[in-house]
Amino acid sequence: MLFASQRSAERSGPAAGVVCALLLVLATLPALAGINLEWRPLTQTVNVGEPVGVGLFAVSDTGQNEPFNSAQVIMTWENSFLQLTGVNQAGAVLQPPSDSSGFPAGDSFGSNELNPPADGDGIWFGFVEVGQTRNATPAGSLLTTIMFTALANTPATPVTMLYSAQKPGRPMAYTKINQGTYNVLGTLSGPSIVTIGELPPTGACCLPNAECAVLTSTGCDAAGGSYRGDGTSCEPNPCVCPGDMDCDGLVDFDDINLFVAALSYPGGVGWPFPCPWLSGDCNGDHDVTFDDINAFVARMGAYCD
Ligand SMILES: [Ca+2]
Ligand SMILES: [Ca+2]
Ligand SMILES: [Ca+2]
Repeated sequence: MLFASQRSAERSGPAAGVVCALLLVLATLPALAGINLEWRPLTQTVNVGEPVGVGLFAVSDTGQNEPFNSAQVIMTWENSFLQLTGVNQAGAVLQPPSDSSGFPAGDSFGSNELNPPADGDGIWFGFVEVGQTRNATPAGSLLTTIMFTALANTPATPVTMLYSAQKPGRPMAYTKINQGTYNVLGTLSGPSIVTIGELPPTGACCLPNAECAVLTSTGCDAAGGSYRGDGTSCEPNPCVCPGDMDCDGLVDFDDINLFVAALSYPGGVGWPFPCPWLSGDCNGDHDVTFDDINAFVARMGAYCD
């Protein structure tokens, strides 16, 4: 992480006096401040591969609506667990195209190396239409929903807001929410922790009617099916030997009468024979119809394992 926290800069930097002065200025801000920034995740637990939405809220701490016209928020996340994919403005007070919300690349702080940034730190910018304001309500107004994709299993991974951060050779960046020309930022909520669970493995499940479904092993058992193993596929259908209507492993003349009979049981309803009706599906369309006749003839002499 290239960000240096403001506190470490205060201790070590040659410009400590300047930073202290900045800190004093910042320390006076909560007195003027009216708006806190807060993470509120949409869901706390997701599975690998699923989207993660973390709402960024502006919350008035004065008991009344507080207008603002722009905001910028420095954030960090663990990019081995979460991949930032962008923002979602659904339900937010910032509404494009008149308002903007996002991670424009090439910012002067050197934070957004890409849009969206991929390295685990970035700065979000929100701008209200020129000349307009939006309100932060005491209950909280949604500025944006930061969207990630969950990459790997972990009991907890934080998404964090920082008051300030600095990249080497770049100006210090600050998290702000502006009322006119004043930064009225109050507090930042702590990290929003997201738990990422592992999706259970799935595989081909042969259901009692010889249909194939991709299910978990547990789901297959519950459906009365036979599980073919993790990662196995239903294409082609592993649950039947196409054309082998008597399930003896060979497609031959003995199967012809049963195949012809199968054409008279649409959907397999009422099929009276022990070998699955779907065995007549020789063209792989999950149905047994006249369309299978040519493919059935072509299967004559075929063996199945
Ligand atoms: Ca970055
Ligand atoms: Ca046969
Ligand atoms: Ca068919």
